[in-house]
Amino acid sequence: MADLNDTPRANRPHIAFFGKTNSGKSSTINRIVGSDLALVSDVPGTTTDPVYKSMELLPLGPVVFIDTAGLDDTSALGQARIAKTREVMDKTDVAVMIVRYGDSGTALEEKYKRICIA
Ligand SMILES: Nc1nc2c(ncn2[C@@H]2O[C@H](COP(=O)(O)OP(=O)(O)OP(=O)(O)O)[C@@H](O)[C@H]2O)c(=O)[nH]1
Ligand SMILES: [Mg+2]
Repeated sequence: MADLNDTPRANRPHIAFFGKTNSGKSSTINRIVGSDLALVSDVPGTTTDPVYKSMELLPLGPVVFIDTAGLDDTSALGQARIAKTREVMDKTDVAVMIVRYGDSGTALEEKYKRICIA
């Protein structure tokens, strides 16, 4: 019988974290996986490319967690980063939208919620 670690990434449920820059996506995923997987800072746009982490999530089994770049990235490469995040959305089974505490403007999250559910 194959070891759980042998499960190819594509066969694992994809659990991805989305949201604005600086909302706490990387901090959240680090807490869940229990390591400093993703770089955390107070500079908006710290995460530039998707970060993948395969692990076992009991009782579900083998999964892959994905950290993504912020959906409101307005830097020079912002549109390219958002396009990468959209590619992740297309292969995501469980989308977790992270909203910073006290952020009352949720139009962007509402927009992507509809895209994720569609
Ligand atoms: N007070 C507080 N600060 C937090 C929390 N989560 C994250 N932070 C801080 O918020 C800042 C941004 O956190 P990140 O996890 O890098 O946010 P991100 O969404 O990955 O940001 P980008 O990669 O830029 O899109 C950092 O300074 C964190 O220390 C939280 O729950 N409470
Ligand atoms: Mg980040």
